[in-house]
Amino acid sequence: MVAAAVPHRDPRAPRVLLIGLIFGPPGSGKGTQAARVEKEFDMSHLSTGEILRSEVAHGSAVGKEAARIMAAGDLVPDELIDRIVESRLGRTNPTESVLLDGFPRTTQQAKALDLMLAELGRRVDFVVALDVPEGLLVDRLLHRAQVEGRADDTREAIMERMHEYHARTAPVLDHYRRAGVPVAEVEGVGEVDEVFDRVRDAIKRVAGRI
Ligand code: B4P
Repeated sequence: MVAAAVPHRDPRAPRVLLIGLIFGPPGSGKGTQAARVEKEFDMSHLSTGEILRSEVAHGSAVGKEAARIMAAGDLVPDELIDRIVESRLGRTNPTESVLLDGFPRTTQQAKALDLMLAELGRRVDFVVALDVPEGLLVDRLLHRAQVEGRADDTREAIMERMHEYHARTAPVLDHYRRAGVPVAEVEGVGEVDEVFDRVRDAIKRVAGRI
């Protein structure tokens, strides 16, 4: 017998459909917080980092191309990432809220996303940007290296990822600010639950305005 799916929320509750981004430097807790946001707000979580790691694990053509780039701490080419996201977004239900984690990471990716969403009649509704001092980010990633052994958590790759973040990813926030998208900067330091309380409040504030 197939067990009935347990709904996350009251289906009679008014539903606000959202496209949200969780944004921040490497190790700021995007993936950690996204898992909680996904449950709390009934959103589909789409993490480009997770998709790429799964492609690497399966040894696919995309994975073979991405593995060396990721291990060096560099960003995977925009065209490759845009194709992955476009195909995943095309498969999402138009009545689904979506949380993008780790994408867009360049202004080019942000522009490509705007076009993809416009074709679906949607737009980015909010950005939650996690703010964590760099020293703490490095400590977290070096700790994760011991626990999970991720190929891109070496000290050298971490430094390259920080460099890429400042040079190519941080400007994405201005892209959204200029477009009038609400950007909530949230302090990402503290216990995971404590950070989540701030993230949840920020999303509720934004959703309340839509
Ligand atoms: P991602 O998978 O996005 O990884 P990340 O930035 O390292 O981590 P995240 O911020 O999600 O941190 P996490 O919650 O895990 O990207 C990996 C790589 O994929 C990129 O470097 C790039 O090569 C490639 N890539 C992905 N997307 C791309 C794109 N769009 N374009 C091009 N290339 C792309 O947290 C980190 C650690 O901190 C964990 O160990 C966690 O347990 C801990 N932590 C979290 N919150 C904490 C808290 N509050 N206190 C203490 N520790 C905490």
